[in-house]
Amino acid sequence: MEHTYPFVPYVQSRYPEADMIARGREFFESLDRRRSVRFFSDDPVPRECVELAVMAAGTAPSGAHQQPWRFAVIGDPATRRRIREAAEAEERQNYEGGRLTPEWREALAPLETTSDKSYLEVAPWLVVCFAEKYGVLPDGSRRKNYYVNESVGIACGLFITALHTMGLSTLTHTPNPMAFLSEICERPGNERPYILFPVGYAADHAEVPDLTRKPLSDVLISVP
Ligand code: IYR
Repeated sequence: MEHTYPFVPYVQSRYPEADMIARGREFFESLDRRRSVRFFSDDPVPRECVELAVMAAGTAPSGAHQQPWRFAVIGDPATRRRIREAAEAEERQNYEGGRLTPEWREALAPLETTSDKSYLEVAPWLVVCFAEKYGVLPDGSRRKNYYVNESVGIACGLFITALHTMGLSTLTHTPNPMAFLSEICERPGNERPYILFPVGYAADHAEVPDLTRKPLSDVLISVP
């Protein structure tokens, strides 16, 4: 049989049990310190850190290995301002214009979020993840992509994890509707804005709600 890819041996690291558990615990404890941040420092962050996080994201599994993600990286202050202004215009309609349902407002109230999105201008980098709804072949025809949401969601999770590992903060911002991001980033119609990430150091004065996470007993189901 003809192979598209050669099949090569795969050797996964294997650790003694105690080490496995120690490694898992350490990784969990690090991730458990991650918080979504809305207050950023304007201190510069090397572009290489953003590139490494995008490379980490790109290791995600994807449907039929189609890798249906694109990450637009924006450092230019004028473009960040445009994005802030456009995001706030949408968010004002959400918060002040009644576009959020009362039920949604109630769910959000504990987080005390508002239409002020100044972090979009303060954080030194904005990264917009786009999901490729379908591929476009060189002759212009469409190629179906599979499991786009699952694939891009996993990639974004790895992106967030990589940033946290480097001591950087982010926030999964979805200033719904996000069509303005396609326009500003000049992305084609087969790419849908998925998540807007401000990336930077947390501000010295950053505060986060003192949330708790669901205990394992609420999350893990032991199937007999
Ligand atoms: N996109 C809005 C509203 C918002 C919605 C959810 I769900 C959140 O968890 C947080 C905010 C905003 O960014 O303010």
